[in-house]
Amino acid sequence: MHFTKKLKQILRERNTHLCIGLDSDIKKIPPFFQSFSNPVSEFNKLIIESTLDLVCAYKLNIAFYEKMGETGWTALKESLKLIPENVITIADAKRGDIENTTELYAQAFFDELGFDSITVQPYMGADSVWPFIKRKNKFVFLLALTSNYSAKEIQFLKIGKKYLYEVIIEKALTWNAHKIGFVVGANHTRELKDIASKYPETPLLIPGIGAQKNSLGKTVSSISHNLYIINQSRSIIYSLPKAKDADEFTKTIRENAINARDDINRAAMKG
Ligand code: OMP
Repeated sequence: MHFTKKLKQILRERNTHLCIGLDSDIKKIPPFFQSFSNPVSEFNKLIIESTLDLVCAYKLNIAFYEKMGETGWTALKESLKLIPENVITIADAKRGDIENTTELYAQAFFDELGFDSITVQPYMGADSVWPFIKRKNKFVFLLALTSNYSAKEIQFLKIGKKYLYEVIIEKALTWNAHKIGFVVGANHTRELKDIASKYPETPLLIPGIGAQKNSLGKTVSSISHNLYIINQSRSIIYSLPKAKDADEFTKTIRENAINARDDINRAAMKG
């Protein structure tokens, strides 16, 4: 199924825009996981199993797995196996290289691991993105406006009358408007409003809610369409760092995910 169709379907069926970010750091997970042969894999398993009906997507930030070498790669594969076909998976890998090399990234994240989508840096232009978007049913979230404090150094540079991020969005949509969406940080509400109203059919991935403390109300009320995914990582997955056992852990994670989902929906209702 085409990515956007799949996104629309899960948003409609589940009424949730919540994406849980599995930024799973072995140093931050509750100590009881350390008795498992692959603690991060078990940590992700309990999170996925206790939140599966509450989310539209899971985003796995590849840095957290790469740094663990083989164990990390195994955790990544085992976690993905637990996520059913109708739920969106995002490889937060922020890749992009010459076409020949990007092809190998596409093989790794799409053909080998089976992710639905990937975050990509736009700097190298069309051919650096092409191997990702030429694959059937796969999708790219291109970094447009990021949530980090240095983002404005580059993304708000002026090119004629436009900002660089605007030029990137316009250009990328000429590469393939059906297979490219954008990452826009929750701190950029004015720009989010503009992007959402100009491109109502373009999915948005929005990080920056929760641990980065941006306003959920302002974020959601600036989006005039329904095609958005709100990521929350640390605020959910580390909500009980001293959990004693699996029961205590999963109960809190689930409660937090329910609250996060409902908060988004309440904010959307208020408009
Ligand atoms: P929390 O701040 O813990 O919710 O995590 C945010 C997640 O979103 C991390 O995986 C970041 O790498 C990612 N992210 C941003 O925080 N800001 C951005 O502008 C872009 C991303 C991203 O591409 O997902």
